[in-house]
Amino acid sequence: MAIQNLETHFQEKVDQEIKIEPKDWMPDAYRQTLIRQISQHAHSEVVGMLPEGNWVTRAPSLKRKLALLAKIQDEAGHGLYLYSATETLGISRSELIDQLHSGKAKYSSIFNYPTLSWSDIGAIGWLVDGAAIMNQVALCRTSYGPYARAMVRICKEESFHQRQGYDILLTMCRNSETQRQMVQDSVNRWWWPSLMMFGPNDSESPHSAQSMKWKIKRVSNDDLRQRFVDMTVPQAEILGIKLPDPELKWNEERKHYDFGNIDWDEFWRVVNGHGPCNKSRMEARIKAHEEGEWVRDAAMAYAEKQAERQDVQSKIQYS
Ligand code: BYC
Repeated sequence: MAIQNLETHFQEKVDQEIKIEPKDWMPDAYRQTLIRQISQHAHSEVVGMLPEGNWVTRAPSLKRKLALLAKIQDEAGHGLYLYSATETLGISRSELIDQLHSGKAKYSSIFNYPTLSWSDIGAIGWLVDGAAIMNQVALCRTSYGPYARAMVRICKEESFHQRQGYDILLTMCRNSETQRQMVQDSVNRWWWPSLMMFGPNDSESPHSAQSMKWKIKRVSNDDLRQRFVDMTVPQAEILGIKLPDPELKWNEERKHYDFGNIDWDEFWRVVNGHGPCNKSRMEARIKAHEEGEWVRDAAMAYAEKQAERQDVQSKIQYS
């Protein structure tokens, strides 16, 4: 089939909501966009474990420690499903990890901010996981089959993460005024970076138009951000916390909350490697990868031995 016909047929399938599967023909730019987006997502899950890992030993009770450990393990699992989904597009795990470590691949800007107090763990669960779910529920309907299926399970786990974060904050806000102030301080620091997670405004987003046409993205950056603000304001009211935006107010005509301008200079500074923790996050990731080499080697040696054993057994069986 001529390339133009292949492209037309591909777009027709996308328009009819037929999932694209790994062995189907796809335009190279579609493949590259998916590799970029899914691997960035995988890297975000893996780097996202670092700010939380910092608080495992200092969680205030056994129950909180267990919940935090489970959340961090879930995130490692999300990274694995997403790396596997990316591998179906013809790129190896080690290439993807090299791209992260060399700074070629991005990961979510949010994980370059420090976790200064226990209430930051609550704020991450409530706001960061809340923003992640808002974006990811839409991705359950993305056009690439392996990505869409991975997202279904990820979203179920993310909603538990958001609940545990909100529960930490609600408990603190009800405990004492000092703890409520800690929560307020965390929310002051995490609110704007959470809004940045959705990416640049639609008019400034170079990939959005094509990704929406291919149904990789189902809802635009700005629409998701607005949905997140609308969902979060009433939750903040229940906590008794003020969101740090003097321009935040209900707009009866639009039936949405209006909110202030995002500091896009800060966003690009952080994305381009100059946030408060970019350097330490990458150092920690590379160190963990290097120190894990013996585990990968041992797993590989074990898998090879198992395969040899199975080979010998099947030869005996059929001889
Ligand atoms: N941080 O044209 P655009 C999580 C980059 S965390 C860094 O709009 P696109 C978790 C973008 O890559 C969430 N970079 O791009 C939660 C592009 O640069 P390149 C991770 C960003 O791809 C708790 C450029 O800006 N979620 O899961 O159409 C604990 C122009 O942007 C960011 C995902 O990754 C950012 N915030 O839309 C643990 C969801 N925003 O590549 C883990 C999947 C934009 O041209 N990803 N950029 O150099 C997406 O939905 C989309 O990729 C985005 C961006 C909405 C993020």
